[in-house]
Parts: sequence; C-alpha cells; structure tokens
Amino acid sequence: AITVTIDGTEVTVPSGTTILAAARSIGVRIPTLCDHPDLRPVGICRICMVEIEGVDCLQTACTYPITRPIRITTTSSAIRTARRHILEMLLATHYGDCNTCKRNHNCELQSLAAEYGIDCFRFGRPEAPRYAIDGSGASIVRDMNKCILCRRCVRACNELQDVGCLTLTGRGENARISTFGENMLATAVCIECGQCINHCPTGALSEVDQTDEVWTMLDDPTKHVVIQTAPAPRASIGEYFGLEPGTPLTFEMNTAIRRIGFDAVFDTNFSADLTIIEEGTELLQRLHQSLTGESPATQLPQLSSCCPGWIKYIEYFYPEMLPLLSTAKSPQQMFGAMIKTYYAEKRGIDPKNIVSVALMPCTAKKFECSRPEMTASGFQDVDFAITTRELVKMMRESGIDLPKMPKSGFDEPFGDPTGSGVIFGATGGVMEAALRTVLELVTGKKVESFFENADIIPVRGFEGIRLAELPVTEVGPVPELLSHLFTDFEWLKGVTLRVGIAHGTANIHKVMEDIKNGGIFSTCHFIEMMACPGGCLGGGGQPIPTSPEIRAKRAKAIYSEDAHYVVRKSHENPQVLQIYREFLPEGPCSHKAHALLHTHYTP
Ligand code: HC0
Ligand code: SF4
Repeated sequence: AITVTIDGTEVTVPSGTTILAAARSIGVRIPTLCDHPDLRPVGICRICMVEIEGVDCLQTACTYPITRPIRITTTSSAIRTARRHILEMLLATHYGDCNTCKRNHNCELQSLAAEYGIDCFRFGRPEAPRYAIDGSGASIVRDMNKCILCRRCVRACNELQDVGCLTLTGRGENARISTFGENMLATAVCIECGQCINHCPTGALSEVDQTDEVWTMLDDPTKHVVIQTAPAPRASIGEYFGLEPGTPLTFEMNTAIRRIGFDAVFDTNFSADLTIIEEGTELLQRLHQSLTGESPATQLPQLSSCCPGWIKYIEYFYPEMLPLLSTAKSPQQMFGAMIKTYYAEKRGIDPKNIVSVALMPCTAKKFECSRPEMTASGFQDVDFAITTRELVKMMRESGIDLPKMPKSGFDEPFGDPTGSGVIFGATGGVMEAALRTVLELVTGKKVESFFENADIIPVRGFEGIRLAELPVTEVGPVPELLSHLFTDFEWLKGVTLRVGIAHGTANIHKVMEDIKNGGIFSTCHFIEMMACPGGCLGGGGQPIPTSPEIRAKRAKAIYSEDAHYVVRKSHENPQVLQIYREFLPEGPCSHKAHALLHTHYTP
C-alpha cells in the first residue's frame, strides 16, 4: 500500500490504484467524460487532469496509477482553465440544441458545461449538422453531430459486448465513430442491445422513439391499447424520479399507465411463466431424446431464447448452432400472441383493433417485435416495444410524479405478478425459474426440500459466466400437465443436471467458443444467455447512468420482490394453468402451443 496526499488529505491505497479511484475513495470528485465504471480507462477526453507535485504537465487521473507517494492537487486555477478549455473545444464541434435533445438534463457534457460556468461559445459552434442522422435501424438512432469522441460506445460494443459493430474511423478533424464497413444501422452487424446508448455521455445515441406513435393510438377511440410491463423496468424507473436504484414501483406504475390512457395493463411475468412451462417442457423432451438414445441428433445444450440481442448475436456469429436454441418465443412475444388471440376472444374485441404495447428495459425488443416470425396471431403480435426511458417521457408529458401515484394491480385475465416471472429481469433468473419448475415437475417434491425457500442460490450472482450442477436423486410420477408427453421420469433418475449462465455478450462469446471446442459448456443441458451485463436490468433501454453498483441494487429489488410474492413457481401460476385448460388443452409443446408460442430461426 502507498500513502499519497490528495488536496492535502492523506489516503493509503494499494499500488496501481488510479488517482481517480483514490480521490473518489475520500469523496473528492474529479470530473470525467471518457471514463465509465464498466469500461477500461483510456484517458482520451482529458477532463480529469490533475497536478502532481514535481511533474511538469497535468496528468489524467483516470489512467495515472499510483506507484509511489505523491502529492496531488485536483483543483487549481490551471486545472480549472484547462478543463474549461476542453469543454469549450468540445462545444465548438457539438451540433445540437440541449432543449430539443433527448438527453436534456441527463447529459454529462451539459452538466459539466454548467458546472464549469461555460456561458458562451468561445470557439464558436457549428451552424449546421455535419452528419446525417442514422435512424435506419429498428432500435437505435445515431446522431454523430452530438458525439464527443469519448469512445464509450465503441468500448461498450467491443469490450463488454464483443460485437465489434462500432469503431473509430478517420483522422484528426475527420475522426468519427462509424460502424464496421461504414454501414447504416439497418444493415450493420449490430445486435441492437443498446449498450452503446447506455454508455454514451451525450445524446449521440438513443433508441428509436415510438412514443408519438403510441400517443396516436391512445388518442384513437377505435383502438383498444394494452401494455405488458417487463420485470426489469419496475426496479429502475424510480431512478428517473429521484429515487435510489432498486426501489420497485410496480404498482405505482400501473396507476400511471392507466392515467396515461392505456386500456389495460398486464404483467409480462404471466408470459414469463408460460415461457418457463414451454421451455422447461422442451428441455425435458430434449433430455429424454438424448438420454434414452431415442434421437442421436438431439441438440443439447438447450440455449435460452428470450433475449433478442442474443438471438441476433447467434444468428450473425454462430448460425450453425441455431438448432441449440430453444424454440420457445420470448415472454414478450408469447404475450403478444396471447393478447391478439386468447384475450381478444375472451373480451370480444376484434384483434385488428387491439394495439399491443410492451414496456421493456431493452432496445432489441423493438427489433424482435418487428421480426417476420412474430405474427402468430395473424397480425404483428406486439405493435410497439417502448423502453423504460420512453415510458418515463410519456409520464412526464402527462404530469405524473410516479412515486406519488397510488398503487393499483394488473388487469385480468392475466393475473398478479409472480416471483418466478420477476426474476427473469436479473441474470440467472430464467434459469432459476426453469429449475424451480423442472425440479418440482420431475421429482414431485417441493423445490424447498432441495433449496431453502426455493432460492436456487447456485445460479445467482454477477459472475459473467457461471456453471452449476444439480443432481436429480429421485423422480416422481408424471404430473398431469406433462402426461401427454411422458409416461415416467425413470430415465432422469441419477442424472446430474448441468446448467450454465452467461451475461454480457463478451461472456456469451466465450461460452459459445467453449461449446464449439467441446469444453465443459458443451456438456451442459441448459444455458441461459442474456446479452446485457446483469441481464435485462442492465438493458439498453434502462435509465442512464448504469454501473455494476446500480445493477446490483436493481437486482436486489428484483429478488426481494420475488421473495414476497405468493406464487413463486411458474407451474403454480393459476392464470397460466387456466390458459392450458381453456385455450391450450393439449398442453405444453402441443401443436397449438407450437403454433402460437414457439418459432424457428433459420440460418
Ligand atoms: Fe427481459 Fe424477458 S426478462 S427478456 O430479460 O425472458 O427485455 O425485463 O421482459 O420477453 O419476462 C427484457 C426484462 C423481459 C421477455 C421477460 C424474458
Ligand atoms: Fe434486451 Fe435483456 Fe437481451 Fe439486453 S439482456 S438485449 S435488455 S432482452
């Protein structure tokens, strides 16, 4: 450990700690722009410059490692002048008006300009845009006129996600961020996860805003506009209303959504439970075929299929492995199919007059709902997937102060939230929900007899790649729900289920390579893949900023909701069971279930 002095205060830190980290540890705030807690420091924006006694020029605090006792000054006239100069230079090339920017009040450049008292454009400002805005993609918009070249998007796309869509191109004053091959987003190799947006300090990247289209539908008296709300937004939306990350506002959100004018609000948890039944049943089918030697071509490990960013990733980079994907659609899409069939029938509404909106933490969900595969109801199953940020915008326009809303429940016939559904929003949640159901259905015993409180701790956590083994020591009789598919479970007795979890696409990449090379993950039975760090709670449509700390708090909220719900297992969700009785009487993975709830992605 080394003791240094920062602005006169002594602090002892391990050798190699950056000045920035040391300063933060004692509450000294140094401004940053290119730095981000998810990304490796690069020291290119230079706003974090500090003085080191005996060193001639200012040094960047984010990259300077402490290796000897030094005296650091973080504020002085020279430092303030330099920082102001940098901001003025950035503003000289930054085209855009804060008042009309989506990131107004949520922009790091704007905040720093205010903090450093920038009150004029000393070096001028662009009078016209230099670049055309690229809004060609389904999910993401790029406005390079607002880019400050911090490379946070490039690093998110390459380091966190290992996708390599975004890159720096050009030199000097022609330097700019572009896509690989300089393609428009519509044709670029982009998985639409939106991590570039979440990591952008300004308004250079944003989602395709569909709020105007949703308003138009809400204003149309002939339309019945419903919304399903995903698990992750409820754990984060409060951040935009001044609350700590991880303050769940599930029921306040329902009231707000009704005040905005939606005709009904449903919980995506319902279809998350439906997904678990379908995906879990499919897993048992694949296991049966493989363990009994019934079908040598059986494709294991089964890979989860609810994350559209991951689906796009496998389609681009591992198309030959597509047969490993579960055929189950995501909860968003299953719900979409149910709303325009089952719900329409039950309520006697012509499905062509139903507008199905989904509140998602995700930008890729916009792409997913527009995929040609997603029309099982005979219509586009989900019409609009809006992000947490877009819903907040609609709430603000409606004068809603969300935390002050009274609470209200979800609309029938899809019922109350369930624990198994809500944990989908965190990495490992899909796996835990699936295991709760599969273990109970197969053993006939309460999962609590294997895991205290039904918390399957081995699959939880934030490690980027996780592996767990669960021995099936006993089997029970086949429950009625699965009696059309199995006569007994003897073939599973004594088998150790091996499961994997990966989140953040760079980790998915490692797992896919491992499977390809016949490593340990190729011996797994089921693997959950989520494109975003932390799973959906860290999604590209979530409140900005994001960081490991913020994501951990959101996850805590999700697991505590789970612990408090009455129904915590998908196969115990009364509405889901009702739907099998009423609407899908042939059961999970039957012909009708396949037609509505499953799909095939082809290379
Ligand atoms: Fe997710 Fe989902 S949990 S992908 O992570 O599976 O977006 O929140 O809604 O569809 O349920 C996102 C979040 C969902 C879906 C669910 C799944
Ligand atoms: Fe969307 Fe969730 Fe996948 Fe991220 S992890 S791309 S938020 S579905």
